[in-house]
Amino acid sequence: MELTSKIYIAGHKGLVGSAIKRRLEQEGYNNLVTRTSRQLDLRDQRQVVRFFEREQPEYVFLAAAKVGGILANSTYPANFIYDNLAIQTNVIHQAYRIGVKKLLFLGSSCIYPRNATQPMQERELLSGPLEPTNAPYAVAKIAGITMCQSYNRQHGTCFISIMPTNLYGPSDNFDLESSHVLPALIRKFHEAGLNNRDRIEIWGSGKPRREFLYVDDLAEACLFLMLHYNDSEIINVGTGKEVTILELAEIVKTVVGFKGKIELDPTKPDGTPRKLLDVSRIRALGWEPRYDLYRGIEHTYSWFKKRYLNL
Ligand code: GFB
Repeated sequence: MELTSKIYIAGHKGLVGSAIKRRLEQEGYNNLVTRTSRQLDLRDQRQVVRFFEREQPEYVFLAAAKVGGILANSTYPANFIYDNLAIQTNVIHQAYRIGVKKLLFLGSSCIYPRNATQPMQERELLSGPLEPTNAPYAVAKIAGITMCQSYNRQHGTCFISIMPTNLYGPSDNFDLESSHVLPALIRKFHEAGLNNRDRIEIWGSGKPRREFLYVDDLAEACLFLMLHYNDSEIINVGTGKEVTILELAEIVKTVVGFKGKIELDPTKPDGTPRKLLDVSRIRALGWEPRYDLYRGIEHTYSWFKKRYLNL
């Protein structure tokens, strides 16, 4: 991929796509193509056909997706499976049709079975039943992986699939109903402080363990893999470290400076008990993350105060 190559970032307004765009711009890539979802509805096959025929991108980062936290996934399972299947089917197929040189598809760590051996190696894919709270999303992502592998096999394309762990950072969704846990906690602690509240509630038992990767680290990994990885085999991207949700809440509390108590709301679901990626393969290729959790949360909290609250 040259600095002048025509690169389409699908989903450039989202958490992942915006970080990939920042990273490519920093590195001097100067021929980026983007469209907002208003300009181009990736679920609409005809619009996607026209867009690819007109723009003829050489490289594609497929970061457009319907994403959300545990509650959004369980409340809108039809949206999660339909939107993701439609978006990725259209983009992957048109990328093949116009002869895109390489495409990077973003999966998720929730493609692995609920009771997968931890840390989860890439070979755990399809080795057991999925976590029910996000199975429709996971099934769509697994279909995307299988599509990339099938097109590589039948058509000789170079479509790679990477599996990031739970992500966070600037441009995340901070809506309390639909967001993931980390942005939700930042917002809850911040607002509790403003309103002089002496406690906040977190969902579930506080015991599930999660791994969190700062999105700028993911963007760096995406560029690294786009340049150096050509295998059909999926590859994990994470930190290899996990915390309990309660430990996470304590860190966010410290960063935000909240002085009150943390309470649990056991009526809300826990989801999968553990979701830690085995990151030996990407490490062996020479990539590792730069941000530790505390620093990543500090950066995200300052973005939230500067940008999100002024939107
Ligand atoms: O981040 P999260 O929504 O999704 O929740 P998953 C992680 C854990 O944090 C769950 C708890 O055990 C939640 O019960 N939690 C505590 C909270 N307080 C809160 C809160 O205020 N908001 C939220 N959202 N959670 C998602 C999948 O699973 O992971 C997606 O649903 C996606 O498909 C994503 O793959 C990476 O980690 O459980």
